[in-house]
Amino acid sequence: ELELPEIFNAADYFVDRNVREGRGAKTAIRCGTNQFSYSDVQAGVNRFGNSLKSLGVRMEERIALLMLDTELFPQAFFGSIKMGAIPICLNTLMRPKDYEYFLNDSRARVLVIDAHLLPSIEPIRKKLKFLHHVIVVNGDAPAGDLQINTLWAGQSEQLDCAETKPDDACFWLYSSGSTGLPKGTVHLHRDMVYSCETYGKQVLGVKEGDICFSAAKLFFAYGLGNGLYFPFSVGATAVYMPDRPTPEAVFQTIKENKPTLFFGVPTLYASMLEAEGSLTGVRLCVSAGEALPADILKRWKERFSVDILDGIGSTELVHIFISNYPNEIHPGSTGRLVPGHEAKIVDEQMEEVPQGEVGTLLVKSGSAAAYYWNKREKTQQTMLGPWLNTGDKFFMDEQGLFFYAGRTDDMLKVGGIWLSPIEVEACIIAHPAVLECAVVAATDPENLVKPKAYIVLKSGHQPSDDLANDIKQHVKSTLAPYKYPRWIEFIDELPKTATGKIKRFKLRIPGDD
Ligand code: 3SK
Repeated sequence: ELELPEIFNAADYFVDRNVREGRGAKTAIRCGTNQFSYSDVQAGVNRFGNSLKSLGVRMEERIALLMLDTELFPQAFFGSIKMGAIPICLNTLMRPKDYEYFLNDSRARVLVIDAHLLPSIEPIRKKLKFLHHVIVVNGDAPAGDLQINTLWAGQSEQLDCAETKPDDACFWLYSSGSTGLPKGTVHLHRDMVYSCETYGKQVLGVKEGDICFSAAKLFFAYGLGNGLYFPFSVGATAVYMPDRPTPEAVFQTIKENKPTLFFGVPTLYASMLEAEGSLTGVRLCVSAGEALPADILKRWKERFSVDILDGIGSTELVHIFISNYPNEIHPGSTGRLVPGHEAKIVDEQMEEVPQGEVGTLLVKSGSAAAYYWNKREKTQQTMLGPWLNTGDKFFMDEQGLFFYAGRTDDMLKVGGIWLSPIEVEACIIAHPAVLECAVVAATDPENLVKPKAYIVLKSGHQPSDDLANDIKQHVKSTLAPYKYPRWIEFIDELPKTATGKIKRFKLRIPGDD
């Protein structure tokens, strides 16, 4: 159990404490050629919080953040938290109709938006029922909106924390599944601290001297920990790159900033392996978002002599809860439970399955979200007392290692036997011509379910029947033959979420939006 004082505000813990403990002059953020110390960040947090107060914002009101990764993100995030409001980190890659939903569902009173993203809200402005103010950062504000530099020009750099408690709502993230509307996931002031004390300190071993660079963006639960609250929990430095994380841009940022910890997703690791670049200074890489195929891990280690720590987290649990450990890496396995977490693998009746069998993973954690906003039924289905239903299928071997078997709704039943798409994908990806792939269920002329693979080839390889047959043969000779893909379709790109997860449901129902 985490011992926190009765009155506790996460902004005090992650920002003010660094200044109080003598790290005011330490670089908190590097963004392009600019650097910001912990004292600079604290001043920005306070000015931002005071700006919200000047607009009449009160405790518990929601502040939507549609922001790129720049130094203003932590200032708006912790500035809102410090004055008792609740920031909601929105995915910057969505469409106007999605923002209409997020802003009306949350009833956010203020939207803080990067000027580059203004076109995404123009078509829906008149449909926003609860929004009172739009604050524009990193560029000019259209008439009627507020420009951050003007808004906070006269604001004080002093601000007392709102009298919040560890169990008060602190921030939200929207969690989306393959069905239904995204769910506003309500996290408490204690949750980020719990994740730092467990995964951050005991698995990553994050220290004051670390420089953290996350290619996964801050709006994503994974990026928020990597690039904000893990480094800030120990007074380390975060590197921000507002651009799209292409392999070239990522290698360039690594070259310029020499991070010690690098965080990516499997797709990025696969494409970085195809590009030129080096990892000077990086002591450890981390992967989440999708299971990391063993072959990518092997090639990465061979080329860079740096490990990738694969793990799995969720928006609901705020960060990673099962992970490989720096001195204990098991390629192809998600690893072991992170300290401070308990797990059980259950069948459809919620009974624990025998060791080695695939079932649904339930997790108990001190960082689990309290509930979904305005979604009683989804809350009841997911938050089962102290247990949280992750919706992920896993099995555990005799050593206590966990193996990912896909999302509950991605599993295929072939000839009456459950088959995990992950196992077949990991095998296909080891073929020298394959960059990425996704396996889904398809039906043969007898209406029987069989695996089908969608494959993206590495540059220099052309789709052909011979290549498809070669890949099928490769799977047949590696796995049990019933698992080989009966059909192969070569495509240019896999459908993915903004955070790099393959949308297998899009491939199962082509054309469905
Ligand atoms: O997708 C993941 O594995 C993940 C990791 C950390 C935090 C959040 C998420 C969704």
